[in-house]
Amino acid sequence: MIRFTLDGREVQAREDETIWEVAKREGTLIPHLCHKDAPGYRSDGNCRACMVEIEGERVLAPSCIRKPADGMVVNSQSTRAETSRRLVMELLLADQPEREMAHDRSSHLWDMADAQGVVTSRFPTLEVERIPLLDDSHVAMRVNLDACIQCNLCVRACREVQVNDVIGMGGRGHDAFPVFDFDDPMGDSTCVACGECVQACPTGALMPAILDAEERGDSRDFDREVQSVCPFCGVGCQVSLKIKGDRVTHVDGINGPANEGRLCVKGRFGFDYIHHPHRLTVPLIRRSDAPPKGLDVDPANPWTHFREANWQEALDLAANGLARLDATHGGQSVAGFGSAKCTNEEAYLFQKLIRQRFGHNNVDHCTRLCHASSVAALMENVGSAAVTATFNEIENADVAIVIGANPVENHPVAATFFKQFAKRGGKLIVMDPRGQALKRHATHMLQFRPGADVAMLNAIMATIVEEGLYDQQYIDAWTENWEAEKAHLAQFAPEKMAEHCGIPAETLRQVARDFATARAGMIFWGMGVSQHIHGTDNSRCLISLALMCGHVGRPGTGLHPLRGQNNVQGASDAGLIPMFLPDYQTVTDDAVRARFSEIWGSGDFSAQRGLTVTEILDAVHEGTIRGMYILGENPAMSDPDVTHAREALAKLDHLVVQDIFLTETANYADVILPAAAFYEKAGTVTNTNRQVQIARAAVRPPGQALPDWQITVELARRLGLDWQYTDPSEVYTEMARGMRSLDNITWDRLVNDGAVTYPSLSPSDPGQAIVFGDGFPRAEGRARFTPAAIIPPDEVPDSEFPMVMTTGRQLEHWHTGSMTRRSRVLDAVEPEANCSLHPATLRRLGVEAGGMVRLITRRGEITIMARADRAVAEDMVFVPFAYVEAAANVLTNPALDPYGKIPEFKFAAVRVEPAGVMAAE
Ligand SMILES: Nc1nc2c(c(=O)[nH]1)N[C@H]1C(S)=C(S)[C@@H](COP(=O)(O)OP(=O)(O)OC[C@H]3O[C@@H](n4cnc5c(=O)[nH]c(N)nc54)[C@H](O)[C@@H]3O)O[C@H]1N2
Ligand SMILES: Nc1nc2c(c(=O)[nH]1)N[C@H]1C(S)=C(S)[C@@H](COP(=O)(O)OP(=O)(O)OC[C@H]3O[C@@H](n4cnc5c(=O)[nH]c(N)nc54)[C@H](O)[C@@H]3O)O[C@H]1N2
Ligand SMILES: [Mo]
Repeated sequence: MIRFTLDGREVQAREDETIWEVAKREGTLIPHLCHKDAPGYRSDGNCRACMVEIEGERVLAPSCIRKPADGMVVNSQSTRAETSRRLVMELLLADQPEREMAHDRSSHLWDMADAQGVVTSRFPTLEVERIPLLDDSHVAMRVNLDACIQCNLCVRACREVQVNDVIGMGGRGHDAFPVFDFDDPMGDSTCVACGECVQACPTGALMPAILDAEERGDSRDFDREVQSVCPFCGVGCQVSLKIKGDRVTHVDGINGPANEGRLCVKGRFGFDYIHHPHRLTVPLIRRSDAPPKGLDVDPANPWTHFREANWQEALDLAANGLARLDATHGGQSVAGFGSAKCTNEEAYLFQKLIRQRFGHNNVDHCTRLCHASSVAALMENVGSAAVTATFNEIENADVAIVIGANPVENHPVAATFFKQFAKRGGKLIVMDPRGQALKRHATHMLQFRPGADVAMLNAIMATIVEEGLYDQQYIDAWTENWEAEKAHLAQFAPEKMAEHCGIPAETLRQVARDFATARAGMIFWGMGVSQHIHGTDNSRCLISLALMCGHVGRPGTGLHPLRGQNNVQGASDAGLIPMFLPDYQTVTDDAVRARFSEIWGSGDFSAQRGLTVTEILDAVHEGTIRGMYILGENPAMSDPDVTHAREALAKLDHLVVQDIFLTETANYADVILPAAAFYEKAGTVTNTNRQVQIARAAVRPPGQALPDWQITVELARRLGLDWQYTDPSEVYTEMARGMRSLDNITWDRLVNDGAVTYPSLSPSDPGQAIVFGDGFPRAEGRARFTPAAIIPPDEVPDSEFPMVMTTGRQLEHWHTGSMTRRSRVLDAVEPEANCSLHPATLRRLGVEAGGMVRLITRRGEITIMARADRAVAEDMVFVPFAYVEAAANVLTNPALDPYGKIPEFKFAAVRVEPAGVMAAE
């Protein structure tokens, strides 16, 4: 601790604290502009707005970078300091547009001017010819350099916080201004529109376009602010929603445990789907004169097949249809798909409804298409399916593997931490068949053959065994089955596997050494690992790799499957899975079922594991399942071999769909129930880091739409269940009774603290970021090695289908596009269905970049615009699945992994042909 005098008082400072920070802690806000009081921002001391006087020093000191020393006497309120600071403000204001004409009349700059009583400037204004031009080339943000004070915060935001490296300073001295790439207009640059610069800018020189109407705006022109959690991905960024009337006007990132103030383009600019005119506002019932169910009827206007109904009629019809099927064909004839886009409480109620009312476990959700195989491997070998460490732990790692995940596009805020890690000198090892965006930051980029994960990972582990780099002490203390694993790996020498996976043996060895000899290493993985018929084997390898190096349970170590949906961790935890009740307690265990029957005050239900997503749709084809309740899922777009899935939906006697839009799936419904969107309801969600966070209702749902939990309760009551919930907190409290993971995490605590990580060991413990340092929740506390053998993809290319199709995501779009294609900014940035091929492949096909191609697999064909992308291998095509007009899942292979029951979304044999060109004579 350092002791010094600040404004006549004796104060203390930590080694790393600046005078500015100490002053703030002591209740004095020293004016500041280039200094941003937010995590991740380095102070720069360039603007001189925060000068203070230090006794014995000739010149004033910038308090934002100056650290106090023992015995120092600092005066922040001396006349000299105050005069100097006001002078700085006046000089800056001279070059600004007048306040009435300001791009942001409530900017931080004006707040600081007000705080010092500076209203106008005595100095001459900037010569007209030197006022920089405005740049409105970007749909989401405006660049108003006439308001720029050269504080450099946008550069730090872009380069140091988000590590996007787009903004730099161009020009010199007084005419130095931010530039994008090589002086491009912002809209033409490589900017990914995370908006960090907009959030950082203190003057309105960078602003959300919507706030800068007619080049004049006011960022404080809102009525209310509500804090909630972003509804898109599993990172779980905390947001501050600014609301005017009944609309969200704009969004800022706040200091949540995962995001530390950061957001991506979807979180910052993609919120407006909730205000889209397509929102469902009244219950709908299929018209008796509607044509047979099918997407081919009139995709442009599915509304015509439905009529409006009141809630009473729609709920009665929905419930009676399901009850009738139960009465005539038994409970097994009704199945449910719940949602990972809704809250924990909603997921819990959904699985409870199916189990309690229909007596079986045929309830599942999109986790089946996602990390089901990772979950299978983690349950088997670690005894728990959640991450062993938060992604933020990468801060303490010195090596990290990112395999089969593209976080720059799919977990963009997590990716900022990964990029910072690499920038600090951490060794980043990226393994992906596609040259994805993290490649630029990677120490090793292993661009291997798709589907060859087991060969590659076994070769790396074989090296670790052969070169004796494993952690014998850790293995002895905390694992089992090592000898079998070790023996198994002997067949996988890198020299033998090199050809198999397409990576030179020496590279595999180097990667093995880097990972094994590191002090602390982490492994992150995604859909490239899980979505294969050998997805469980892929994950087994990753688990084994971490275990043999002892990279679990310590700071900077861990296994982290990056969870996808905003609440897929929570929905799975809440029991929205056919094999598990809440907290992964198996349905086959009589004692477990008895415990839930007791909590629910009801009888027993089936001891048989239920059917999974794709199995349920197969059972519809077979005629054993005849009715479904689908809440917040869009299987008519997201399932593999979607033609087969759509036929199943069309075949159902009774389909109830609850969504916020009339989706492709809702198009097959008999009854459509209009739900409140995420920002319109309260509840809890659990992110990829095991952080349980509170979401608050910010605006009213449109029309008659209701929160999902309320609709499910209404349905349950009409189905004869005595459910009395009147608030999500009651559901949460019941849920916590059956879930040890929620011990010490009460609803009230979440309301107060915003977030708690599970497990939380006491009512005041913020939760354990790292788990399993002292053993695993399985046999004798030991984790297990499960050897994996090489299994080829289900459908290998042949002469008829010679290329490999892989599917996935893009930054701006969310899965089936229902939300993001209805967001103004997101749709404007990525408006058209597209696939990516290597330029050489396009040349071979005779197709120009931007031209159309036809993709044909054994399931069907689509026509789609082709982009040239060197990141894609020459024998591959990458297709995102967000576009109904060219739906990737018409093509995908439904073959399943035997353990996780996950389909092989990442590999299908495909033929690519030019489209739009007539065949030669
Ligand atoms: N913008 C956006 N973000 C999202 C989503 C979204 O729809 N849009 N969805 C969310 C959800 S639910 C999820 S699950 C996550 C998914 O996030 P990711 O796991 O990042 O998803 P993908 O883009 O499907 O695939 C990841 C990577 O796998 C690679 N890959 C393909 N084949 C193989 C292979 O055989 N082996 C290996 N090792 N890699 C391979 C691909 O090249 C790709 O870079 O994203 C979440 N975030
Ligand atoms: N080809 C291919 N297919 C894939 C994948 C792939 O990589 N390739 N990935 C798979 C993966 S990982 C996943 S997770 C799945 C995702 O598959 P889905 O979960 O089916 O996809 P989403 O588009 O996220 O569907 C969510 C639905 O919820 C609705 N919704 C949003 N908010 C709310 C709300 O508050 N209440 C209600 N009631 N509804 C709401 C949306 O409008 C949308 O219809 O796709 C899988 N399919
Ligand atoms: Mo997912």
